[in-house]
Amino acid sequence: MTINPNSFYESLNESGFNFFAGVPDSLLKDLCACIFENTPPGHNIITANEGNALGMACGYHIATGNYGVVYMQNSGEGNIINPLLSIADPDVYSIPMLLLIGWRGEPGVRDEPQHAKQGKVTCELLDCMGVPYQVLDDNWQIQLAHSLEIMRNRSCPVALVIRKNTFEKYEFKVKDNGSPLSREQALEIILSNLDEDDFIVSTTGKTSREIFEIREARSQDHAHDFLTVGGMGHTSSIAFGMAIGTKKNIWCIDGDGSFLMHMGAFPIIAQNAPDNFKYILNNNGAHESVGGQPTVALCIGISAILRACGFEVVYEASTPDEIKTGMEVVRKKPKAALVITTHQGSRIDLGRPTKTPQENKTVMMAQFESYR
Ligand SMILES: Cc1ncc(C[n+]2csc(CCOP(=O)(O)OP(=O)(O)O)c2C)c(N)n1
Repeated sequence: MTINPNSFYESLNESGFNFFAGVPDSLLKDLCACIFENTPPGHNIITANEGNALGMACGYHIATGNYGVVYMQNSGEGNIINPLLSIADPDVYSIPMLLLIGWRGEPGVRDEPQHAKQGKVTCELLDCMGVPYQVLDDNWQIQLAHSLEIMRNRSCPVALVIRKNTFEKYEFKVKDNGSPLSREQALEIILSNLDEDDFIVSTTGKTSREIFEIREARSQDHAHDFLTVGGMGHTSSIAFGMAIGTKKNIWCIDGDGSFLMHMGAFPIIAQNAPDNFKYILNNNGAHESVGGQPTVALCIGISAILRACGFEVVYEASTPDEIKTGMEVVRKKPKAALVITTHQGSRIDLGRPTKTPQENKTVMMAQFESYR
């Protein structure tokens, strides 16, 4: 049986849950869409990272006595560990809240390699942190009531772990931001303007999948591309580390959701960036890869932020010619960045990398070695 997102959402509301915060997840995309469309302004916050969402649920509970709901992919468990254990835990402030955790990489269910380890330890991590949890199933109403009871009795965070295909489809209309290019078209242009010995570090989600497929379609190898399949938000740090270790150009191709997730990295990166660190941000104003929920990235001055962090030149582009010119500028100048605006959407038949992360690493390391 699958659960109707509306019914689940209504039950949450009836149970007194009226504040939501989190980072969307492909496995929870229908529920996230339902929450997004039905929750009054200010009561569903799409946060930069899952730890922030947990912090908000703490504050909301203290101010109101009500319980917040924090939604996340299980990769987000990594981001909540510190605020969960050092704030919300019953040994510290003892703050109740409901965690909805999408279970990617569940053992026995086919999934992508970045979810393998996290999928194996999702429940163990909760056990280890002392978070009571249930895996959501047909008895979801009883499970919800039980979660509430534990929260009331023990005043602690409680989790519902959610398997793939648990929720029925919820139609979500993505807002058009009016940009002429799709992310994949922008990536085609970027890849066409790289030198043969340039390297790429690309962000989590469809960006890396599209880059992989463009290389395949062009019969190019993948030895210059690091696909940051997991570790969302750390693409820029990986690229920075690589740039420190080589004289070759390292082009970081980031997404706005990823940029926001660990934006604190940017002042440090910009202040220390070697000349071969080249930053490109693809801003579609959304978590496009996991359902298209908006980020705040089209409402804030990203270029101004990058400049304030220490990027001396920030070039903005939204057309093929502007991307080409922007890349020439970034190639020539140190501490330069290119911010591209694209619209949402991707091919329905978009595949996934057919090489494993370790194969990716091995060919890349051999490539670096050949240049030394
Ligand atoms: C810590 C963590 N939280 C959530 C996810 C799920 N996730 C994968 S891709 C993605 C969206 C990335 O958005 P953005 O960087 O803007 O790229 P876009 O998909 O829009 O191209 C999310 C939320 C994740 N992989 N890791």
